[in-house]
Amino acid sequence: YITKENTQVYEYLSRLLSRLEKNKKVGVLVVDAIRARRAAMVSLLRRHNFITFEAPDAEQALNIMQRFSIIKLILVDDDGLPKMNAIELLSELRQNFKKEDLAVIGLSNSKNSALSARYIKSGANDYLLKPYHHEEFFCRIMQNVEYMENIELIRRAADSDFLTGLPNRRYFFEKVQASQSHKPVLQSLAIIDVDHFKQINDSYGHDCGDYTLKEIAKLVAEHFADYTAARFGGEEFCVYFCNVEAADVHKVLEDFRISLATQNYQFEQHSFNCSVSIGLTHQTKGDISSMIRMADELLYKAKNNGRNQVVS
Ligand code: GH3
Ligand code: MG
Ligand code: MG
Ligand code: MG
Repeated sequence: YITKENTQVYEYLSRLLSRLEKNKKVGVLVVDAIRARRAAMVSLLRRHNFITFEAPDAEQALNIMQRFSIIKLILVDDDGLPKMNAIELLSELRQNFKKEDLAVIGLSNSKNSALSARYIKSGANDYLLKPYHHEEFFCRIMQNVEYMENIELIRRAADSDFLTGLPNRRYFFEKVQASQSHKPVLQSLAIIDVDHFKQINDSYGHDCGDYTLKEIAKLVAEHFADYTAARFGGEEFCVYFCNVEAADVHKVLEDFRISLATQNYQFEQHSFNCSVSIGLTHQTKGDISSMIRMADELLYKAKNNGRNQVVS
């Protein structure tokens, strides 16, 4: 139980858990009114290296879910749950967590045969009949964890660019539109285009062009980690800044432009330099397509002014 007096413990725990989460550890929350039944499930889960959490009622379960993002699976036994029952807990959970981000498995028994179907209809991913065999307990859990991992793989593939690993144009539009739904006061959009990129392909070959794009993508990821950046297509990248002072946006882009231009690129026996031109627009309202149009016009000016510069 976390109280105000031990927030330091909580902060330590949060750091530890986020490290475990990055290492693909999965947290499982066991919701059951009976302590001995919770202990039985927890011991099975620990045997398979899950990080376990326990709640004796729905209210505490919801509380724990707000705090620990490492939890990807909930096991809930409706039998004896005080105040809020498992079905009510499920509908509460589903307001914040989708089936593909949080699997819920309801425990039921043959005395209440309608419960299994009600679990599923109310948004559970699966159910488990008691008494369960240890093997089945584990299989059900693994199947649901694998289902979520597969969705995550598909999501990542759909959102990223195959060559560079950066977010792709589709993801970029989604992200910007999501930011815009919060009515930002200031938005900036930059289009970054590699200068004379065709010459790199023509002089050193297409593989060298690909290598250069990957190197540039690394710089994009590094410099714009706090913003929304993507490979827009071909040798173009774009960055969206939401509620960032224009002067700060300029600085971030200038730093990027300079570090890219001063880097030396080596591919096989070739050694060369590279630069980018950037069109940057600041807008208070403006939808995404009008921002892109504007940034594109400014990019055109940057090219005509001699390249390797930011024009806003
Ligand atoms: P500018 O300074 O005016 O932008 O000149 P540029 O040569 O960069 O412009 P242009 O649009 O003529 O050329 C872009 C080139 O980028 C053409 C295309 O073959 C190349 N390109 C686009 N996508 C890829 C890719 O994934 N890999 C490689 N190697 N080349 C690519
Ligand atoms: Mg181009
Ligand atoms: Mg061009
Ligand atoms: Mg170009």
